[in-house]
Amino acid sequence: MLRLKHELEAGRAVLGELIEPSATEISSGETGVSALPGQRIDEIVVTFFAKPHSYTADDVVEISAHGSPVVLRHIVEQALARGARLAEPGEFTMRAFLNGRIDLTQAEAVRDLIESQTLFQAKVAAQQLEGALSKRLKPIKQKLVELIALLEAGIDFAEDDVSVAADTTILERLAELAVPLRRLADSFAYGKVVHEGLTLAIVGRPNVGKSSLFNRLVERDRAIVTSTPGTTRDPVSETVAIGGIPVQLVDTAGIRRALDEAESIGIRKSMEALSQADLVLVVLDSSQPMAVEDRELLTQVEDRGAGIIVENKTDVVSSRFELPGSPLPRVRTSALTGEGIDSLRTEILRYVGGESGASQESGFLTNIRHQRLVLDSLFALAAAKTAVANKIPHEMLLMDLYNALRPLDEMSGATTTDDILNLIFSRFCIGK
Ligand SMILES: Nc1nc2c(ncn2[C@@H]2O[C@H](COP(=O)(O)OP(=O)(O)O)[C@@H](O)[C@H]2O)c(=O)[nH]1
Ligand SMILES: [Mg+2]
Repeated sequence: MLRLKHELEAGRAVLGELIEPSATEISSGETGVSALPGQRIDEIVVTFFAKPHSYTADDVVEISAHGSPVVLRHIVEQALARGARLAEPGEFTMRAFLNGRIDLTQAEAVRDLIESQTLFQAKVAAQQLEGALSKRLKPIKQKLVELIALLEAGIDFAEDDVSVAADTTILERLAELAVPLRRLADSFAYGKVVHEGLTLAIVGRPNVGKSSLFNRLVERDRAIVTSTPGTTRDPVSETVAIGGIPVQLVDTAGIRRALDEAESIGIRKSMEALSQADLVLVVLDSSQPMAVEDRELLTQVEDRGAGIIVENKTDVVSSRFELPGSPLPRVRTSALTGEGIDSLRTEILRYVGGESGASQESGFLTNIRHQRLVLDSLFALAAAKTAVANKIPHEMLLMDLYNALRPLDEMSGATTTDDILNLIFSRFCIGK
């Protein structure tokens, strides 16, 4: 039972007490005030959010206690005994959506926010929650609806002297729609990495300093470093945040002709890690001439792409090391002194696009469902373009345009027939 110091009032937190249910209350099944209150269990704060100014846009009462699971369970049980029911998973956000307070992209952002592993991910989700993606979509949808309205008017009222748009105008307007949509679709590559993080495998010959680099990036001694080649056998993995992006680092066994069975299993696992990673660091020992294994590994990573060459041990002076030309970016490091480690982090971040345009813009795609929808829309726009080129009647062209609109609606909420009609009537003053 709760006893409050004041009446509940919208938007105000009220101090109160949680009281043990009295014997009479339990036996008679009565609710509310009991004549003989039991002992105080906890001090609580109760806040009343009157609709529509609450998370769900319904009336909401929040009860805050000191956080002991026993006390919290007791409060929930008491509420259930008085007729409340437990919320379904995601129900609060679903209610907010059904009550029109947030759109679908925002609802999904709530989930992302809850699941975020780094502050940067949380920030991105929060931007989405504020409607960053919807804001980016809005002008695109607006233009598309305008084009639909123009063509609809042309068809419905052709005899009433409303001029139908010229093909060149339509093509221009289609291009204006496709450009920002394409950019949005492209932002997914970066968005996906922000959302899901990436796996980075550290590969190279034994003793080049893979484990030392791994420890540097993890910022603690996680992997064993020895001067005996072939020490690391099982891949060691750890997740760190680089530029706010969760990066799963995998330190692997050195790749060479194995000396025993355990090592050869380790090397097979290294090759697996290499093929599964999103990005590969090929570590070379710059204090030594390149070995055959180095060249083989380099070629392999160049063929698959997504690699960075790390010339390690730059603290040791040597003139015998010569790197052949390679399309892969390269970074010089010393895992011993720490030199070049920051450049390596920057290079990793550059690879995922964190240094380029995508990350500067808010409202990028982080979700594969959105990516599909944007691509569907682009596909329909391309079909519309072909339709114009082939002089297909506008009725058919309109079908393509509606096909382009539908996926965008699915992302952020529907455009109604009324929206289109309103535009037709506001722009053309038909039927005045
Ligand atoms: N001088 C120097 N020695 C290094 C550097 N990085 C690693 N080492 C040494 O090289 C040996 C092998 O290092 P380790 O990280 O175990 O190499 P891994 O076999 O590739 O994992 C160890 O004795 C390290 O101390 C570096 O940048 N400079
Ligand atoms: Mg090692």
